[in-house]
Amino acid sequence: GAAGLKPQDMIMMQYREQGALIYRGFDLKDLMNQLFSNAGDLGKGRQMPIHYGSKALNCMTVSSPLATQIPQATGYAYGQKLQGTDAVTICYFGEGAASEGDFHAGLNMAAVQEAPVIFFCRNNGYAISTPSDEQFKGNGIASRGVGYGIKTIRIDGNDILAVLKATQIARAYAVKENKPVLIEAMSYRLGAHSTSDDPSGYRTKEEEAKWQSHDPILRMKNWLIKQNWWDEAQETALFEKYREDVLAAVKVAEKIDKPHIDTMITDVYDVPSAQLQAQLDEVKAHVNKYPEAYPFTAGKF
Ligand SMILES: Cc1ncc(C[n+]2csc(CCOP(=O)(O)OP(=O)(O)O)c2C)c(N)n1
Repeated sequence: GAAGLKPQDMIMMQYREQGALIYRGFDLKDLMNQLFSNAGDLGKGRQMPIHYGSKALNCMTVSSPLATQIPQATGYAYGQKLQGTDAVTICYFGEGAASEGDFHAGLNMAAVQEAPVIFFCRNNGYAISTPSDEQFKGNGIASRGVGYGIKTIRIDGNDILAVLKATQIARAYAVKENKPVLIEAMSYRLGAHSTSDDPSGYRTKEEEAKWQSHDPILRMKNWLIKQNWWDEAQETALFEKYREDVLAAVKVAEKIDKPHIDTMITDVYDVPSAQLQAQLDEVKAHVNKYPEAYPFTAGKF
């Protein structure tokens, strides 16, 4: 989807948008620094892993509470419209997040205020262990867009070229008409929700196998091979290169120091309050008293 946008467009992510980030220029080093919460992390180690963000790349930092980015995207896009810039906001979210009240508030506000925002729902069938048929009884998420008076399109989210085309068309419409668009991309979450999730508790191997053949990356690979633009040997070599790049980036990032302890209280107030300063002093005294319990911090301030 990000390939259908322009660099000045704001990207508001849920947490499955690494592809969009990397497309914008967020590299392996940036990703690893965030995952290791080290001094190179743009978020200064204050966020949970995978909560990436980059001001320079117009990618708003991921927020844990589901769907908060939806009304924020409406507001951001409304601001873009007022400024008269050639820019839109894209807002990614899952069908599970669409059960939050924020979804309804955000879409209605965008329709009424005519904000140039692309709501990109990636309907992958599950919200952790909850299948979408236990989440809603209506016709997916697309029918809700129609209900709010928003131009809506449902696409095969596992067809990479369809995703690109739909996003390009949505962007052109949002810019020209200054109105929102809803894209519902139908897909399936092939992997576990997270490393702490075990899908065998709520779905069958047969169901997973059925969707495996619709894997969008596999489909793209097959299509490229059919065009004679790619072959299995290149695929294997590229995959191996990516694997090595990732492992090398892990080795670098894990050795970088954690952010300095003083940065814990900066960036909220112009000058940290006396109360925050007192708390920081207390934490430092505690770390000094039990250095073995704080191997990343003790002796570093
Ligand atoms: C307000 C809120 N409720 C619950 C959670 C816990 N939670 C994190 S991810 C998730 C599932 C979201 O599913 P979906 O939006 O479909 O996205 P997917 O993970 O499938 O991409 C839940 C329930 C949360 N982060 N925030």
